[in-house]
Amino acid sequence: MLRALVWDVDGTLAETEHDGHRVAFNQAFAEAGLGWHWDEPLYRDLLATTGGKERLRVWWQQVDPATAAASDTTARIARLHARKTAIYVELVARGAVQLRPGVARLLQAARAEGVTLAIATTTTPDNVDALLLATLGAGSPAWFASIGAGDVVPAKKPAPDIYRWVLQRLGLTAADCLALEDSAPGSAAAVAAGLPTVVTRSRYTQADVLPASPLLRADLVDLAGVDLPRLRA
Ligand code: XBP
Ligand code: MG
Repeated sequence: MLRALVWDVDGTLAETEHDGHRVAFNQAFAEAGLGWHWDEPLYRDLLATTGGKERLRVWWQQVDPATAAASDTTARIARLHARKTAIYVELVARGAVQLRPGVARLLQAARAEGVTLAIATTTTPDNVDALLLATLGAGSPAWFASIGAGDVVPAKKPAPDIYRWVLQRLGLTAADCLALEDSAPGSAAAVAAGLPTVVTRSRYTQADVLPASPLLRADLVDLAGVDLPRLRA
């Protein structure tokens, strides 16, 4: 029986990448005088690397291998990323991103039916809080029995570690849960952890090659209002 919905954040709860993360990265680059700009096609390619700090390192190695190899690069990435996070949190608080269609209803239906909610994401914990507060209101972070985010596991998606981390905290098996994802690395992580997985492609994941037999949906609207325990049937 379905006991918990385990949500991805970026691209699943909300379309955060284009008007949120990408814009925040670019503003942080401009403030730092770096002369870098990530447009949509470039950012789509860069999303193959999950995690903002990891994405920054891959980019740095591509465009400036000499300074990327310097001993202070990790600290510089951390500073740049901290600024990017602050900009992102501000953007989200100002309403730059909204929940995807069907998400709010599905969350409410799960809560009404006693289905546990959890989050498994590569994004930074501050970003998750900012998104939940801006879109679902004060108190909404407490709707989630476990929030696995960012660096709590060293290996980010497509590794299954973040899903395993969440399952352990929930005290549930993978078969008790349904994962909601939008991307190839995200659904690979959920499937590798053994969770049945609904995938709804997002703006940047239209061409992602998805793992075999996930439950593919156009969006989450058709899941809202359904009999949740039957979802996995
Ligand atoms: C998507 C990501 C994240 C965001 C940026 O995560 O890969 O890295 O692009 O967030 P998910 P940070 O789909 O698992 O939610 O800069 O905070 O890492
Ligand atoms: Mg995602």
